[in-house]
Amino acid sequence: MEKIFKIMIVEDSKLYQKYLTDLMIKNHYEYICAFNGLEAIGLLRENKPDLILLDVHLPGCSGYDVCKHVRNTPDTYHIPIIFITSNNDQNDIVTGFQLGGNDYVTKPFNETILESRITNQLDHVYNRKLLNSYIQELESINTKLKEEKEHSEYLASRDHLTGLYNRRFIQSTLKELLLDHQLDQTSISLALFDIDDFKLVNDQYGHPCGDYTLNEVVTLIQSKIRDYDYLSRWGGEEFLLVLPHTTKESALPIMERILNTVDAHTFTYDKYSFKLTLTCGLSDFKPNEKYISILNRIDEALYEGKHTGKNRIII
Ligand code: GH3
Ligand code: MG
Ligand code: MG
Ligand code: MG
Ligand code: MG
Repeated sequence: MEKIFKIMIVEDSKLYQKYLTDLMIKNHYEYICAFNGLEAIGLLRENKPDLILLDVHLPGCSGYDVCKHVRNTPDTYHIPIIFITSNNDQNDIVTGFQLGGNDYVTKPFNETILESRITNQLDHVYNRKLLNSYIQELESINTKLKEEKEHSEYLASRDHLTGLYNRRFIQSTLKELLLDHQLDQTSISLALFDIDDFKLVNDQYGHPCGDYTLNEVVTLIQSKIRDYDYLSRWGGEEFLLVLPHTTKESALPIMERILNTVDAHTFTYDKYSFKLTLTCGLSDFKPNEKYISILNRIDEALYEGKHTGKNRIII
């Protein structure tokens, strides 16, 4: 970080203005000058100096008033102040510190001593800036790490082709839902869909068409389910739908709508146009049932559907 400092000089005496500005130039400090307290307060609205050299006796509002204003303003409260004044009364000096002054120099001042007192204050300023920049850097690293973590968690929960939840994610979600279900005793239904004769799509129209069709089927299913249902890719052309707070009796019409929608749809890809159907195994959780046993049940239902003509729902 560059050591460039801007110093505000608040001084009504032309002579001392000259001494102080010469000192600024000699030490390569940027500076701004105010000749009275009100002008200083006005300039502080647009300029945020690193240090204020503040005379006490000023026309209108005093250096003490300026100091109070600086300390009571959120944007400026941290700016160090060195009082430079001909007041060397003990009480005045104490007042200067009580009001929040950082240092107190009496006129006539020794230039070298003033320089080292200025340097002393600016060292603090520099260290604080450095610390702030480290904190900012840490915060931005932290935000980036958090975003990366969220992104990788997202990727780990998804299926690449369809963007649906993947099998691993839905399995762990299902276990969590099941615990809630056992607590509040509401129903959860599970439906396993398998596209009928999907192999033919790949064989007849090619694998890219198969990929396209899988996504198309997903869109059709998604159009018929609710926001709080979980659709996942269970395997190649199989999808597991989890319907929280739903009995199999109330899930059935939803499954019928899904099968009818797919049945009614004409898939088009390239020069090809074709029809597809789904078979579905549907069930809901029995009290205290392990999730593996309902999975077996819908798998068996699906198998039965495949062997009794496909394009149907077996409960
Ligand atoms: P069934 O009615 O008995 O379910 O017949 P099917 O042809 O759908 O079932 P089968 O298990 O014989 O074939 C499934 C096919 O799904 C074979 C496999 O290549 C295809 N498949 C699985 N995943 C993908 C994929 O990601 N993309 C494409 N294009 N095809 C896939
Ligand atoms: Mg004065
Ligand atoms: Mg299959
Ligand atoms: Mg199939
Ligand atoms: Mg087959």
